[in-house]
Amino acid sequence: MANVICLGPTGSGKTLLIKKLQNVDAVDETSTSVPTVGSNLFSIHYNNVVINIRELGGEVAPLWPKYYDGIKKVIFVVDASNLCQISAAGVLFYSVLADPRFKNAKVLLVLTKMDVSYRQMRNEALLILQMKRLQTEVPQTITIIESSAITGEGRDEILEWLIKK
Ligand SMILES: Nc1nc2c(ncn2[C@@H]2O[C@H](COP(=O)(O)OP(=O)(O)OP(=O)(O)O)[C@@H](O)[C@H]2O)c(=O)[nH]1
Ligand SMILES: [Mg+2]
Repeated sequence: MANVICLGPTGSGKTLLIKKLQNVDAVDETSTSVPTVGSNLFSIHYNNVVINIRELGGEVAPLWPKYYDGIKKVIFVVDASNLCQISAAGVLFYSVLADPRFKNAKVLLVLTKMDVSYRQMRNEALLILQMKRLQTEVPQTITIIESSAITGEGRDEILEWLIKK
């Protein structure tokens, strides 16, 4: 049973990121990925802890809530290199956070593909996501981590967040 769920728009980089979390050598600039049809279960071994994560493909966003029961941690992955798509991602994110089952959940917002993004785009992304405003309207405290499945940026931080009680 996975009590961590990984959500985000299609193509935002969930599958590749989780593969990088599983094995730092498994992903490099030659890696490719296909859209997740439905759901994928992953096990990550880190510091003698096994973390089970369920990824739900962006294509099946209308079905995501079927999987929310019993979830303690939510990872929401956004493509930081694609600002055009980001306000739609924000709408999705808001609807996820508004689900009463996530009232006490730990929430991690991952800005990924930082290898093809500019540093400064982080702030623009957070602005478009209206993070300041969002944070005042939802009960959860949101942790934000920048990452890249290609370079491994953010990997350690995400793993630490995952094993934190
Ligand atoms: N440059 C770069 N490309 C990435 C990164 N992460 C993912 N990609 C590319 O983005 C595309 C989509 O990645 P996926 O990991 O399959 O995206 P996903 O969020 O799992 O998508 P769905 O399963 O359809 O919801 C692929 O072509 C990846 O190679 C990254 O950190 N950097
Ligand atoms: Mg996927």
